[in-house]
Amino acid sequence: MKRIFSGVQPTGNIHIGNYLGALIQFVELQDEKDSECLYCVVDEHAITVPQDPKELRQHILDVASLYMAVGIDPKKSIVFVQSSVPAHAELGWILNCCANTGELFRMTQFKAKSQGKESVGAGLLTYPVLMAADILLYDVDVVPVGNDQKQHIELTRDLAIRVNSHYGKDTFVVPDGRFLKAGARIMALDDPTAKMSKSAKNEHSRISLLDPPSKIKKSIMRATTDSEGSVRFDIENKPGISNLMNIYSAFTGKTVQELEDEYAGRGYGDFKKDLVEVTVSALSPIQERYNAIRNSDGLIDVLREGGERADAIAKKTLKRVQDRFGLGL
Ligand code: ATP
Ligand code: LTN
Repeated sequence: MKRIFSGVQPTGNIHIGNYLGALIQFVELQDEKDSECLYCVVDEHAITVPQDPKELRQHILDVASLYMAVGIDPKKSIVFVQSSVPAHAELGWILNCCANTGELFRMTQFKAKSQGKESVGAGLLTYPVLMAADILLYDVDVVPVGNDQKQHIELTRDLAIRVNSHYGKDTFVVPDGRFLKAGARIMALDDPTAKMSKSAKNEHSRISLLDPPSKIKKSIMRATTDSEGSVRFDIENKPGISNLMNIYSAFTGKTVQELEDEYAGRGYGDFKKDLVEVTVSALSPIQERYNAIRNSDGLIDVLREGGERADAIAKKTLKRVQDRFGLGL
């Protein structure tokens, strides 16, 4: 049996980068034979930066509904909210005592998010340790994520190996990251050198999963490209069109070579128009399911039940770790 774990922060605006880099994999792995998947709404991660409490509650339910709308089935996978399992924070503390501040200050996400700020919360620094706890708590084999999480997965592995060498080699399972080819790093539409992000100011920099067709069309048609005009994949010299090709490829399964052949001699206008259609038809069934699930009575019960199932697994791991460390009675 292979155990899978991943998480998404309930910070609003889930976009096609999150979908094509991570959520698509969640569904793929759920349907693999001999896999047991846990998909978590990581609300404790969200408060590393200030959140409006009312909005956060809503965003938790939004992400959980999107999980199910993209195809995660709570009968097959455990879907739950991080804060409903106290062991995440408890193991997080233990691992904080095993991590070095130096390795945390080196995390590129920390550097990016703290840049230019006079002071940031300590949680922003220690956040990758909580992520390690999320994963190690469930003896996870595989973590499906986007490329931006590579460094955090490496830290998780380092912490697991470090603890195992001090406290016994079977304290933690050492997990592997799983990254896709086309969707692993979707870039911003208005600046193909930056990652598509939930928090970017320009709403046309991203396509959110719940965007209406008119907004999708606007964002794609005005996406930054180069002046050469030929549909050719070249990340270095043509990052804009290459990013759009990646998106097209991730939605349809067509390779970039196939796309180059199909659009040879045609301009960006044609390509973009088709990409609008591809995107709208991929997102509209998700949006329909989302609306039904988000307004359904059973949503909270599904999450509570998921939380209980996750808690039962997590408690056992936490006890094992506490015993190894000599904590408690
Ligand atoms: P963002 O940077 O978009 O504000 P995030 O990466 O900080 O969001 P999450 O919502 O937790 O936070 O990300 C969920 C998943 O989506 C992670 O596996 C992450 O690697 C993936 N992901 C985020 N942005 C992209 C992207 N632009 N391309 C591919 N995968 C992405
Ligand atoms: N750090 C991730 C979200 C996240 C996660 C996890 C992903 C928190 N815990 C455990 C995979 C496994 C992010 O910001 N994208």
